Amino acid sequence: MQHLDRAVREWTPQTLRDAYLAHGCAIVRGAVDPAMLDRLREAIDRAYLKTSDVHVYDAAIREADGELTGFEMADTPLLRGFLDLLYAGQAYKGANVAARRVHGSSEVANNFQVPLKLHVDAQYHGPTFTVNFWTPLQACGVDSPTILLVPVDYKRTRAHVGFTGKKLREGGEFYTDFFDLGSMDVDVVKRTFGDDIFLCPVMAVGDVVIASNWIIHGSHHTATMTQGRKSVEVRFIGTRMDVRRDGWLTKLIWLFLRGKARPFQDLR
Ligand SMILES: O=C(O)CCC(=O)C(=O)O
Ligand SMILES: [Fe+2]
Repeated sequence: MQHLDRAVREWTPQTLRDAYLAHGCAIVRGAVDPAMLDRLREAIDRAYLKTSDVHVYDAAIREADGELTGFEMADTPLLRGFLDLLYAGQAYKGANVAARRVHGSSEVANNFQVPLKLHVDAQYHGPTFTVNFWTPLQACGVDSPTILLVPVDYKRTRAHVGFTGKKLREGGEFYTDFFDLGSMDVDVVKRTFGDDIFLCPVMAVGDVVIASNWIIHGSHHTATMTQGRKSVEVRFIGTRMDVRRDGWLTKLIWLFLRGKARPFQDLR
């Protein structure tokens, strides 16, 4: 998966955006300063002492740290450049920061969650395009659970999960009635996208998975992953359901504006 998983120095905002749109996600190794994540983890641990909720959000992180909320994670030239390009033509802003703790097989501790089943975040957060910078607060993927992704472009995923903008039934929580929930069954995903479609990255502190509210994902947990894992999701939200703006007409206009194509030059 070299094409979607690279070291920070091997990406530019443009190549990152292109890979992200092609695969529905991308991984940036060493994207974030580990010292900042250490400080964030300490604040999150303190904030967890004050709640029985499984999540700790940006407001509680700021209260515990006095300064950081978690959004600072995205303040790097690459990640900001990526967001600016991805959301070209629409406004975007920080939506929320949510810390999560997923338990390993030997520990079911307080406010640790069971590993999450496959879902798309749009089921819970709604359809407006949301970028999720997912990052662990310690190494994970060997001794502790990591994230599991179905790296498929977001429009294909959206079609697969049955989203048309119309409810398929009534009575469900959040936005779940808009989705064909059976489409996110592991066997259905394998049958549709192939047995080896699942991506379960081994992650170091500082590595970031960039996902969206339109990717099928969950937690990856095996019996050998005995330890719990802490991670943080830093979300940015736009104003529309779509971000892709590189249809053939847009491309032609860009080439034209940059002086690389002059389709009308002989029509004077
Ligand atoms: O951390 C996990 O295992 C799952 C995370 C998730 O569902 C998310 O970031 O939206
Ligand atoms: Fe999720």
